[in-house]
Amino acid sequence: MDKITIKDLVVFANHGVFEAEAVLGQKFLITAVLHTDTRTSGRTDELTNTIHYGEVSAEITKYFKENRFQLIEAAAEHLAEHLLLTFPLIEEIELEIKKPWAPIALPVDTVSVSIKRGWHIAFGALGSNMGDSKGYLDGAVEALRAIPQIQVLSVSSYIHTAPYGYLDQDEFLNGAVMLRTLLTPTELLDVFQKLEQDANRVRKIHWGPRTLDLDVLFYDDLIINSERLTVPHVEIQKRTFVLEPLVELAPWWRHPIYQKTVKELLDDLTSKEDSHVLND
Ligand code: A4P
Ligand code: MG
Repeated sequence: MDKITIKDLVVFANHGVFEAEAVLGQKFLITAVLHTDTRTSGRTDELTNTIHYGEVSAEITKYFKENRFQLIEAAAEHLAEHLLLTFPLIEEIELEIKKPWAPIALPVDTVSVSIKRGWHIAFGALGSNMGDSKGYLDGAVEALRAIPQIQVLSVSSYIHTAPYGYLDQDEFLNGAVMLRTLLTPTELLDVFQKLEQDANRVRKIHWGPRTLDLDVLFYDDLIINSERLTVPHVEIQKRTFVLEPLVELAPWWRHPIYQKTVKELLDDLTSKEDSHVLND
């Protein structure tokens, strides 16, 4: 992607662990690399089509002076998020904060922290088969919309589906959401699990009845296998109640392991199910 670079912006501010740093203040040098698509502004020569680097520099200066952090790690983390939320055209930011006057009583040029943060695309599955299922799904979508680090890009239709796995339970209402998020995959799972708890979900039977189930389906094209999280969700390719809403949202989205689009996975699954019915 194209980038706009602000190099070594000098800001005098009061961050630091030591008392003297907070009282006296010191010089910081901030470099911000803003990843954005400059094609339209390049073609039209219009400032309104791009990120105004003067405004970004002013915002960095203001934020850095108005807030106070002990660690430059925290200053970088918060500043990166603030800029991503304030300037929607920034897709990704690389931020470096240097301290030329770090009080370590040794001759050093600078100490610095560099981070890279940005927006990611994720898909979530929604399911409910207890109580006011539509209310639970709508409530989850509204709660997601209320989180600044999450933008709900689109919501699928809700479909009534027969239970899968554990069969002795009511039919489900299922759907999917497409999100743009600044959260990491585990932070997104934390949000999903908190919403499940808020919906009074009690885990009794694995694959059993629930007021609200929220699963992470995809996160960019990442493949994650950790204790808490498997992404893409392991069952996507086996479930029409997941693939149908996904196909409605983004039929072109490619599964990073199977290397097939969700539309192709759904076609494969329905033809398998059809031949199964014919052979029975
Ligand atoms: N976990 C790992 N990867 C993920 C991920 N990608 N997204 C871990 C969410 N969670 C993930 O889930 C168990 C653990 O999976 C979590 O602690 C998390 O760390 P859970 O929600 O505690 O237990 P569960 O819901 O009983 O199991 P699971 O595997 O989430 O169930 P599913 O796969 O969601 O299946 N039939 C129809 N028609 N429609 C349905 O929506 N849903 C289920 C539940 C069964 N049958 C259904 C439906
Ligand atoms: Mg679940």
